[in-house]
Amino acid sequence: MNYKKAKYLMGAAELIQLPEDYGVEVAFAGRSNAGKSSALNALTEQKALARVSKTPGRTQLINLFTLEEHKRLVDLPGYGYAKVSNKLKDNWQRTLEDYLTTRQCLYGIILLVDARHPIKNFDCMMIEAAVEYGLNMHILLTKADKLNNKEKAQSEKLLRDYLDQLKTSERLSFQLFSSLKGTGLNKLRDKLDSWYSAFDDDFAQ
Ligand SMILES: Nc1nc2c(ncn2[C@@H]2O[C@H](COP(=O)(O)OP(=O)(O)OP(=O)(O)O)[C@@H](O)[C@H]2O)c(=O)[nH]1
Ligand SMILES: [Mg+2]
Repeated sequence: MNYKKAKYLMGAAELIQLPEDYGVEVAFAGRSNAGKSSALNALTEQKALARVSKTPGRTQLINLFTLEEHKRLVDLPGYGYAKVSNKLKDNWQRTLEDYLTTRQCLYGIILLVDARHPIKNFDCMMIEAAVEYGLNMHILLTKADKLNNKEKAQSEKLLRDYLDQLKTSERLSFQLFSSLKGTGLNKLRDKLDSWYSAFDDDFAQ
């Protein structure tokens, strides 16, 4: 897949505004400020495809990008940002949850977690939700450029131990990642390629 071809499609405040539930969507999820929009820009080699926040909590819509016909990338609003009102938080959380649980064409989630503290509450909830709903999930330990080798290994171990005790490793994978340095971009592309081509295989049958 040529990720450079990604084009902004639309921003949806509510699920009803989303395009027809057909094809394959891969959603980038994670705490506010984890680096979702930066990762999308790095992946697509476009500086300003997705907006990168100076202040956390910037991405408030479900932003969709078209790669090819029926193949989309999705930038989800970040969760867990403390400074937004509870009402807004509840709203986002519900929209996010509804999207994750009802969207048929959602094939997989790229979950971004800060490599410096990889298994916070919300992230564990997301991982467990993916397991429960049988979704594919690939976790990016982001901002790896801020860690030395020992810290990177510690971060991977923490996450690996957590995933191991879930005992459902089949659809779960993870890697270190840095949008800033481009670390792990090829691995991410390979994972996405495998997900999008699963749709081609289905379609051919
Ligand atoms: N050092 C470093 N900083 C990063 C990296 N990725 C993102 N950042 C910084 O982290 C901040 C948040 O990045 P965003 O990409 O906007 O994060 P987001 O997850 O989209 O945030 P919300 O839209 O608020 O949920 C920005 O200041 C980025 O420059 C990375 O790989 N390394
Ligand atoms: Mg964002």
